[in-house]
Formats: sequence, C-alpha cells, structure tokens
Amino acid sequence: MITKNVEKAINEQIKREEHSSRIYLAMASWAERNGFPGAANWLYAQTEEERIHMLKLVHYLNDRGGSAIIPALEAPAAKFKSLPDVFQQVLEHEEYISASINELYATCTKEKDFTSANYLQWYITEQIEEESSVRSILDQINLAGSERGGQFLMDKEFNAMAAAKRAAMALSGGANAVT
Ligand code: OFO
Repeated sequence: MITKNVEKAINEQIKREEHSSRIYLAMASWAERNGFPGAANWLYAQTEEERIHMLKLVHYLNDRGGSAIIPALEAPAAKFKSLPDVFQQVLEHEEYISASINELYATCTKEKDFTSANYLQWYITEQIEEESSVRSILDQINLAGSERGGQFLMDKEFNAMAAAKRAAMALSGGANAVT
C-alpha cells in the first residue's frame, strides 16, 4: 500500500506529465501552422511520449492500491516568437520536469517507499535523454541558421528523429509497459 504523501506526489507528477503533453501539442500546432513540418512532426511525437509518461504513472499508482486522479489543466501558450524560442522553452520545461522527478524521488525515500523510488529510476534515466536530445536540437537549429538550405536539412533531421522516437515508443510497449 502506498502512503498518502507518495500518492499525492505521484498525482502531482501525473498532472505535470499530462501538462507537458499539452504544452508540446500546442507547440506542434504552432510549428505546423508556421512552416516547420519537421519540427511539428517531432513535437507531435513528443506529445505522445509525454502521454505515455503520464499513463505509466496512472497505472503504477492504481496497481499499488492508490488512486490516480486525472486533473484539470491550464491552457498552454499558443504563440511563440520563433523555432529557437520553442525549443528553448522545451529545454527549460524539461529541466523543470527533471527537478520535479528528483523531488518525487526524495519524497518516496523519505516515506521509505523504496518500491516507488525504484520505479522512478526509469524516469530519472529518461530525463537525461529528454534534456540532452533537446540541447542537441537547439545546437542544430542554431547551426542551420535562417538559410533555406539549412532549414530544409534541419527539417529532414527532425523527421528522422521523430521516426526514431516513435520506433522507440513502439519497442518499449508504450503505455502498456507498466511496472
Ligand atoms: Fe515526461 O519527460 Fe518530458 O516532460
């Protein structure tokens, strides 16, 4: 049985992961409307991945005898200054999520819930990849610059990264890969 403090903390993380999904969905829609189809493709894939992060926690909490509560969410931003601005915000958001996962882990160890702490190791490792992939995207966007040729190549790169992300999600069993 899970403690009330851990249950509350996991429910807060469920909200953050679902909110991440909605933030990236709004960014994907902006990129699609503003002539960045490759970036939109990557952001749509990222939206799906965040939903999997949320669903894994929902299943985990319910499996442990807790109650996963699906929260109301504030609306995400709909407009952005530029593509670099979008990905700078993605990076900052992922850094925030990494910090929140660490806090959740700390709550679990404080409550001596080592089962949940162990489960969260997956999220801790995942955040390394989440942050580093966005840092690499930002570097590539800056290298590509504003030239059409550079943007065309960057778009192809985004499509390849989105395909790799979807393949990895399918391989891991998606949201069904619980506990
Ligand atoms: Fe769920 O990792 Fe991003 O937010």
